Amino acid sequence: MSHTSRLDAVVVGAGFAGMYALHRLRDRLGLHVRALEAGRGVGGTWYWNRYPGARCDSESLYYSYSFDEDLQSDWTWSERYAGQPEILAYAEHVAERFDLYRDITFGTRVESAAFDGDSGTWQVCTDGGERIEARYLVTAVGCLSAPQSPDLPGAQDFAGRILHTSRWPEEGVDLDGKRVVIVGTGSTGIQLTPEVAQRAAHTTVLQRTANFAIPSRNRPYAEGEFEALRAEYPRHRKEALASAGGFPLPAAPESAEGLDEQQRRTEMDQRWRDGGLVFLGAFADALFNRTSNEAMSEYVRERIRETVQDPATAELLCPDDHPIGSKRICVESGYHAAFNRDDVSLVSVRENPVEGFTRAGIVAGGTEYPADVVVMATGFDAMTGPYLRMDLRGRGGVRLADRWEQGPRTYLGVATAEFPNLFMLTGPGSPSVLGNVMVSIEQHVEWVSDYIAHLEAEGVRTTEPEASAEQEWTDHVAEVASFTFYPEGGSWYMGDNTPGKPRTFMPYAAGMDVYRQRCAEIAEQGYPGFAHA
Ligand code: N01
Repeated sequence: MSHTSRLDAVVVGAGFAGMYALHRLRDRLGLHVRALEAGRGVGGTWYWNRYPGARCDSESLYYSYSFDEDLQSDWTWSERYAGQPEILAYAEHVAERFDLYRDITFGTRVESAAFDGDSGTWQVCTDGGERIEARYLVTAVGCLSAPQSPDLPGAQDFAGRILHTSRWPEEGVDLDGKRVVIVGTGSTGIQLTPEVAQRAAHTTVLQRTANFAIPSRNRPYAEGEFEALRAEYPRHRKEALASAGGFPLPAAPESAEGLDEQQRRTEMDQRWRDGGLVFLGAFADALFNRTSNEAMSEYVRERIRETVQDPATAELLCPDDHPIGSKRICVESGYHAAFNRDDVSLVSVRENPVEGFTRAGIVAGGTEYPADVVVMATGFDAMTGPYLRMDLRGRGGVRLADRWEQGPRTYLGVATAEFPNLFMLTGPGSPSVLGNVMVSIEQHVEWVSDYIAHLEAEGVRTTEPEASAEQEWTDHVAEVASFTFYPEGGSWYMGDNTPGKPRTFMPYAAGMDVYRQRCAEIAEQGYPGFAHA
């Protein structure tokens, strides 16, 4: 039996964005708010992605909330890069600490939301048959939360198990002594492979595109090490805020051009030794200067050839079809070295695509790879997927799927025209996925809640972007990307991984620092570009 609840705001999702939005709107603004979450617990990405090896590749020092002094002084991270169980425990700790559980409905997916012009409210419908009326709809649905697998025939005949990394069972999967085939070599497949290799009887990795992966150099913090770092949180947070990617990078030369071979190598050696995403900052122009980019790409290929003993396998693992960084670079802990094991094989499916399943295994290029377990590490319908999988309708019943047919259109990545009082956290057109998303999340939640406070204070009933402001921002996002190598990578940034998706660069590439400044100016100027009613 359906019934209608009335609220000030519905928050969709209880990952880090949704949790903070709930806290801020409820506890700061005093609004009547509820979060709806499809999972059975908080944590979003870290709730769903429980595959072996799941780990954050932003350093734990920077990958946490900064909004509450006591919270950050209490929590101690155990490793330089935190693993999924520890991040999930942190999310649960936050939910307890800020008493969020009482206002989150779990196991509930939003199926549709429609704006009703007469009442000026959103009518939200869930898969549990509940209807909720709310003045504000705040989507905290994540950027990489709509998993996708290729549609392969024969899956129902396969005698083994097929899993997607982002729907890894909570109780775990027994891989001991099993024959495991992994499809996909993005960040997920690269994290998963060495972990599976340690347990499976045989691991076969089906690779369509080789990816650039940098060693993480992950390690447990030494006794007292994290405490010492934490004592300097004010400085670390300030540096993270001032950076383009949400964590500080060591100073870098402007370009590899003008440097001799030895000078280039010194820069890259240093970052390779430090490990992690900072490698991409070896030269400031890495993403738009061919010389710098090729120097870095070749450097990584050399390291792969040094690590992997079999020359043919090493060559297959060397990325050769895109500039480094144009697809999201990966961070690895033993991925390349795993191919030195006798029980791990690499198969290129670039020219021999994955075709389907048989009873015994998975078939690519006419060859059957026998398997007990097939793991799809095949990624997500990124950024727009989570929006378009809901039926969202704005003024006059306009469908978001129609408005975004040629690609997402937003103002600041926060709002979209004809969808009044809809606020997207880390939406398309915001920097979000191009750095430490925690920093983006806090900035978005604070900006949106400040804006809602302003609307409440001014007695504004509805707001939405003016069409011209949305057009300008959408053009600006595309223009910034066009100065970079991003459009050259066949990537989820561009929608390339999702059949039929329009090819547009979805995140905003000018940097989180630049973006933050722009948002702050818009707030200071009284929110130009938004039409109030
Ligand atoms: O997904 P992906 P992901 N046949 O789309 C392949 C974040 N993340 O889950 O490149 C064969 O990157 C596909 O091949 P190709 C991070 O932002 C963060 O790995 O399209 N292969 C690709 O190799 C990351 O970028 C962390 O040719 C097929 C792979 O599947 C994002 O999530 C950890 C195929 C998908 O790679 C997504 O990463 C994990 C087919 N039919 C993820 N279809 C950390 O913070 C797809 N593929 C550490």
